[in-house]
Amino acid sequence: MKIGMVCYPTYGGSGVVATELGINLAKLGHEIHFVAYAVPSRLNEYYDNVFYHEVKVLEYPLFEYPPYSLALASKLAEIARYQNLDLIHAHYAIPHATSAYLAREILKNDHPLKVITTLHGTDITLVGKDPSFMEVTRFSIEQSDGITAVSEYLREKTIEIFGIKKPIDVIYNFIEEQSDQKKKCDSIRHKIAPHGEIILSHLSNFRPVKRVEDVVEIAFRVLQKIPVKVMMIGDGPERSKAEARARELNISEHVHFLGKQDNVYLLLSASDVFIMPSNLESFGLAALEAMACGVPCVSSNAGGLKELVKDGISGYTAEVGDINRMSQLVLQIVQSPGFREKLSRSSREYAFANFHVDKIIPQYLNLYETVLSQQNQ
Ligand code: GMT
Repeated sequence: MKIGMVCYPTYGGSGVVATELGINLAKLGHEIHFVAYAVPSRLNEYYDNVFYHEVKVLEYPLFEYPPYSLALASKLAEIARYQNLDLIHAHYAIPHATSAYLAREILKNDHPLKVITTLHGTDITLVGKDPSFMEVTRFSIEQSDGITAVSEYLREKTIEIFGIKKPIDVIYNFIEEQSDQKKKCDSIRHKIAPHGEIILSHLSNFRPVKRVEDVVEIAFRVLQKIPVKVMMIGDGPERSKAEARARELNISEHVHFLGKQDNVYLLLSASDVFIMPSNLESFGLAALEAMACGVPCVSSNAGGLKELVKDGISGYTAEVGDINRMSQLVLQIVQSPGFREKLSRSSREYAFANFHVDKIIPQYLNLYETVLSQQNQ
């Protein structure tokens, strides 16, 4: 198949999922054309069958708001026509599903094209339902030939908010085996925790929905009982506040803000417990990545996290904002080395048993085939 993969190139889960999906499909022999306004962050090497097309928006004095959605639609139509695409897979509804719809309409008399939209979270729960986007979000989702959501929670929310009548398939996010990073990860562990302290980790885009300050509060409470170090991976609007809170609590020397990092698997592997206190998470890809590294997760029970973080198997959940409970849960895990090891093993097993790339990619392929066969009826 020839597939146009549209995504945000930034340090966020939807772009990561789109990129990993494209790379894995290319390995299976499909031709993948990534379309974005910058190179997707995880597309950092050459792959056979993978192409990248950058969207540029004309700057013009009239345009106070340069119309990216239109430039994207135009680019998609051009690529679909000249690269002979079978379908466009839009990740994140706004504006990708809308631009893909437009491209399909542009080509409708001379090039059959299908559109699949994967809903990731805030395109529904936060941005998409805002009155300024509501109608166009609903329309663009309804117009897609195939719709997927990354969790059961998100599927239900989409139906509840938009009243979508078309079937929405739940296809979970996925992870793959990483080559053995034990040696490199030991050296990181030694640098961060020279005295063999427990390491807690957090990875996100540091937006308000992630509640990064809660991670600092949890670290403070855990530090009252045992020595720990914390790796804060990523960057975003809430970072300064979280750093300031760490200074206020006088724990800065224990909380390392590493900023954006490329090899997150390596860093996560060096930690013992991952913390995700989010206000809302339709899935929580970073938690799954931690679990795949054998790192159990202490998270909030918001949204789709309950489909991923299973109490006593892959970590523990607590109510949003319950930092005392989350601190207790962290302590419960790390204070018993035997239990910590058991939970580390079961987290990894659970992650691979349910979210392994080999289990998930066939679900997307199946959907592509179903949608494309409808075209020929
Ligand atoms: O809105 C965001 O937080 C970013 C968005 C993205 O584009 O990365 O994240 C969403 O998609 C991820 C990948 O499917 C999910 O793992 C995240 O849970 C989801 N974020 C939210 O629902 C807040």
